[in-house]
Amino acid sequence: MRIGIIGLPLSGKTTLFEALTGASPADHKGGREGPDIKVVKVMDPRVTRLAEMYQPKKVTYAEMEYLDFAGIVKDGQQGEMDGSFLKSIGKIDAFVHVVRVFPDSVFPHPLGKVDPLRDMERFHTDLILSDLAIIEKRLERLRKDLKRGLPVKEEIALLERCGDALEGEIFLNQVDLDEAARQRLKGFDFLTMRPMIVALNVHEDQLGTDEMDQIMAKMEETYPFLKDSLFVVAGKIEMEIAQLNEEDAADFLEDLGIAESAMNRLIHLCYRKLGRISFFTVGKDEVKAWTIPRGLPAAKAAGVIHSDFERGFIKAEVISFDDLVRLGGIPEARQRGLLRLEGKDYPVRDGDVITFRFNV
Ligand SMILES: Nc1nc2c(ncn2[C@@H]2O[C@H](COP(=O)(O)OP(=O)(O)OP(=O)(O)O)[C@@H](O)[C@H]2O)c(=O)[nH]1
Ligand SMILES: [Mg+2]
Repeated sequence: MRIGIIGLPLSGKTTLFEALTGASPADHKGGREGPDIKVVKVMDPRVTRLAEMYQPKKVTYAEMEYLDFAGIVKDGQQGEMDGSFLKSIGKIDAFVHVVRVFPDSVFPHPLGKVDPLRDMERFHTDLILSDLAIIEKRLERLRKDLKRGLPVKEEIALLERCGDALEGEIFLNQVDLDEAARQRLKGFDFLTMRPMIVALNVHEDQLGTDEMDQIMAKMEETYPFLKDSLFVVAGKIEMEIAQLNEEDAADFLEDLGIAESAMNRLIHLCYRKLGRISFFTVGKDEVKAWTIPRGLPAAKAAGVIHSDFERGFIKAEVISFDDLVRLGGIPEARQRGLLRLEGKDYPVRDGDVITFRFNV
């Protein structure tokens, strides 16, 4: 998964990037000359357990790729999107929008007072305006085509509908669209079409305070569609913790009353929000985690490994991770009748360990 970290200047994007990736400031440019990119392993304990069982030559965890962008400045105006930004975000699966909640006298907020709701609104307006500009440009073109008798009526209607939604401050990912419309809109790469996670970047002293409760309540009231996407994070201290070894990090987090690191929490949130799951392949050569959309049919999941697997798909031999660990191996599972044979339409479940049988 590729996750783009965006937001107003000095909201703590680079700090969060460091918290999420363990990158230290010396490793990167802070997003100044194009986005900084770092790939991190998804340290799924199930993969570690399977590796213990199989002692393979190679262990491959899933990966998350994070991109840290600079706060965007255009025409002296802070926080606006521009063309180069749009180009560089081409293939991003989701945004993490960092909103500043922490006070800081050394680096004052570029808009003066710290006001997360104002920042949210401002940023959303930027996203909406960027999408509207694309729509208007395209509509201009299409209306000319219409005059020349080209069959563009449907696209015009669709784009006008999208434009109306945006004018009403509704994100395109909230508009009820059928599959055909979705496909048609894909090429435009609209910003408000992508999944968005909002990271409320706080000082650790703000965690669990009435102030935070109020901010959260207000956010949920104003942006009901972001209810499952709010992520409270003490960016700076998590960045420091991400530099520690595992044991010290765990102690530190416990002292702060933080149950799990931002690194792990965000991974879980991204999987959930984007509807992704993991299945595993095991063997003496390699134990590997694969990330797929929830409910993907077995033949398509096979295709993620290799197109031959999909083309020549015969069946999938499936066992859940829990059963495999309990029984100690696939032959044991087969003996006990717990190795399931599934056909091409079987919706793969999170934690399935799969051996594909195929013939090409
Ligand atoms: N107290 C506190 N300070 C923070 C936190 N996050 C970031 N800062 C500070 O805020 C300043 C800006 O942080 P950055 O992470 O560089 O912000 P940015 O959004 O990447 O900034 P630009 O790339 O310039 O847009 C730095 O001095 C950070 O140390 C936080 O959670 N708490
Ligand atoms: Mg930065």
